[in-house]
Amino acid sequence: MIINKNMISTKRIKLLSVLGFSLMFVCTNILSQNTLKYPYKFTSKGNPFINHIYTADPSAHVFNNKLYLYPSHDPDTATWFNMNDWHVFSTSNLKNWTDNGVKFSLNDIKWAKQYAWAPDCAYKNGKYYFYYPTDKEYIGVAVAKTPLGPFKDALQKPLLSRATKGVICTGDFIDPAVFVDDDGSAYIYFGQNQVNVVKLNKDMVSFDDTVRVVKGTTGFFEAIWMHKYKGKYYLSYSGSISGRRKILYCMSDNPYGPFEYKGEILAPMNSCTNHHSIVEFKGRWYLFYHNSDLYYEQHPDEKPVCNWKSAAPFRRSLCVDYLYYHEDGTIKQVIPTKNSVAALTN
Ligand code: FUB
Repeated sequence: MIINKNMISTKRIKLLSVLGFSLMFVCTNILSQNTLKYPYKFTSKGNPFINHIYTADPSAHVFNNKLYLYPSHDPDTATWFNMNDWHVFSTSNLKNWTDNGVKFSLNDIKWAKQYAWAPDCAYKNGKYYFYYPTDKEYIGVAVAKTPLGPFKDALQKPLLSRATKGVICTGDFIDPAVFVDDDGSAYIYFGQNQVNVVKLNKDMVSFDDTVRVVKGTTGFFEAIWMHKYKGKYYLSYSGSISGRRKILYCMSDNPYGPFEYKGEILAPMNSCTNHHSIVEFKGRWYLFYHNSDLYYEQHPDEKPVCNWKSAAPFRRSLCVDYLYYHEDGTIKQVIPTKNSVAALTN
């Protein structure tokens, strides 16, 4: 084909318009949150399914037939885990979502300075309890009348800290996960390097039980999640036996353990960290997790692999895929998809 001058300039104009539109797309997607009105409704178009802000560490719960997500919120321009607030997301069908906006933040906590990291939420006695870590040193609890908050700090001081009697934590004091058993007993799990657990009192904001360290969590690092299936307790977490961090799990007949290591649920992610939750919703089981796919789509110049020197590990996005069990109750490894899960019709 003969290429003349006019064709080159037409090509240039086309290229410039494509670049211009791409830039506009990135800017409107990520910067739009400053102008967004909450509650903000959006539709999942596959994984990652939240594209207007960066989100990580998804704790999913079903309350009154609706699914609620309590994730961390990675700031738009983050270059470290400098998170400040927590949004609450909700859905009835896993396709149409609402970002209900900031429902608790460091500004609402008198005693905390920084690091609004991975939270969790639990329901008891007509109230919703939001458990959150700060400063890599404390775990607090806030309370609300609805699953959407807004949450109010319940104690005006931490519920737990590294100095709490019985705690063993040689890493960051983070990642609370609360599990309410069928008999109403509530347990809070937390920590990095060691899995600590303590049974909460009925008020959900105090405990008389002794903090203990759970045995049998092979390769544990962080991001504890507890769920129950057919009478067995499943403790899943981010950890590794060799190589990079994956989501691993172990099982027990008792929420305190000892647990027996069972295997891998999810391979390492390009976000470097892994953090997940497992939930049953309207008859099917789901795995929520995060990766840095959205960041890498916006930065095609970077190689989409775990790289601590990039901003990618600090600008994460949530994904959801189906989770299946084998006949014997062990969990099948989840292969991450781009399609995500289907919209529910019931
Ligand atoms: O989001 C901050 C930290 O990264 C969480 O506490 C960890 O679980 C990891 O996902």
